[in-house]
Amino acid sequence: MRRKLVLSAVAMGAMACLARRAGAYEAMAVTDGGTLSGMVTYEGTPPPPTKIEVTKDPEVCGKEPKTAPNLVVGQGGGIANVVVVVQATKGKKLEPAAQNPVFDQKTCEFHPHVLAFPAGSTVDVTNSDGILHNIHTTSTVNPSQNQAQPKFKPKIQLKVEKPEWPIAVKCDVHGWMSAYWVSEEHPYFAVTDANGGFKIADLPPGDYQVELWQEKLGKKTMPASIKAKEETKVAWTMK
Ligand SMILES: [Cu+2]
Repeated sequence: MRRKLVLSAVAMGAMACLARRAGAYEAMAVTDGGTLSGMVTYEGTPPPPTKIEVTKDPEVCGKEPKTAPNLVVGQGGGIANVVVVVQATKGKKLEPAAQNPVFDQKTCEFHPHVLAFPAGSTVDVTNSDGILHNIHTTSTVNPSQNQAQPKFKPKIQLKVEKPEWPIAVKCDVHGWMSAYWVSEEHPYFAVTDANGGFKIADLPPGDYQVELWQEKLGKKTMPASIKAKEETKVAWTMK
């Protein structure tokens, strides 16, 4: 009998865990929120940037080799395009982006290289190049999208309903084109700027685990304590 009780408690615990994974984020009013801000820098000497040969459409894509966007380290060592996600289970309501995030294809590169948005947003995929591109997302939670975007189709709208990240985005016409989308279930996420900086506001006070992800450097989890109406400044590194 006792053994049975213990077993069912374990089963219930496992179920609670699963439910949380499925996105049991609890929305509430946040009146005394704190801010998490800081920098993510490269530890040690960063490797030299990789070069990409332009093998197609040089008149639009450019004739010179391109610098690969897979690891961009600024002058002060700050890493651009690091995804920062606070593992929050409750807080401000998630509002899908009122203005659709724009994801452009220009000189045969995706801009921005990492695009983060609230789940339920519609991404405006634009084509500034006026040549054939193709938007190909390799989603597993959301439906995978694969649409040609010729010159006469300046905008394609793609809705990303469910939280999922990272979603790799490719262009099948130009093999070097790559980007990542981040669709989040709560509003506590950021992508580092060119100097490695980020800022996430209105967090309910408490202790959090914060996930960092960079396509080449992988994932890292860091702790952060948030106090009411205060700014917690962090200096994190990746390598
Ligand atoms: Cu392309």
